[in-house]
Amino acid sequence: MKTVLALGSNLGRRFQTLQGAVDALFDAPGLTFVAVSPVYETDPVGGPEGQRTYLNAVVLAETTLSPATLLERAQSAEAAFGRVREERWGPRTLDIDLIMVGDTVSDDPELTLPHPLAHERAFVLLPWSRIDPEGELPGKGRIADLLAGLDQRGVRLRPDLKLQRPD
Ligand code: A4P
Ligand code: MG
Repeated sequence: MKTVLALGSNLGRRFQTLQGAVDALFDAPGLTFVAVSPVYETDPVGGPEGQRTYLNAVVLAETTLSPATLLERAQSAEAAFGRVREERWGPRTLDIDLIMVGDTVSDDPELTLPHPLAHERAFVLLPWSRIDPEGELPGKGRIADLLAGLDQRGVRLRPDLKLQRPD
């Protein structure tokens, strides 16, 4: 199955954290790397005032794992980078969201698929569009069409930061 994961960091060594997350995600069988997007510096959406900007990127992969197992993989990568869960939408060293897993549709709060806010988040759709221009969010439509309706001013390319494929 095709899967799309979104990475975000707004605390600590943000770029190093994103690269560590890419490496950690592919450290075990069941997930095969396809592409990683450029890095974007993005204004925080929601959460407390005065948060630092995020670095965001998107990873495209193929997987044989169940969505639940993929979520565990993502959460152990978060844990490896010292993610401390305090405030919803608050600052975090690393957040990994499952944006889609094949055509899975689920409204389970433990794992909602596709991600319930992805279709309205330029910090997800813009990086995704760069590595998967024909991509579609199941049930929501083509990412290019979704992006056309969004304000993208808070999402700025960082051409100086390039994530490497997993080691
Ligand atoms: N969960 C349910 N569905 C999913 C899914 N598709 N992917 C559950 C990942 N997790 C999912 O997540 C809380 C619970 O969501 C998990 O236990 C999982 O079972 P969390 O990561 O602990 O909490 P959170 O991330 O603080 O909250 P939430 O509601 O997931 O927030 P989001 O949607 O992750 O948004 N602004 C910018 N510019 N860039 C960002 O990256 N990120 C957020 C976080 C807010 N603002 C941002 C950014
Ligand atoms: Mg999250």
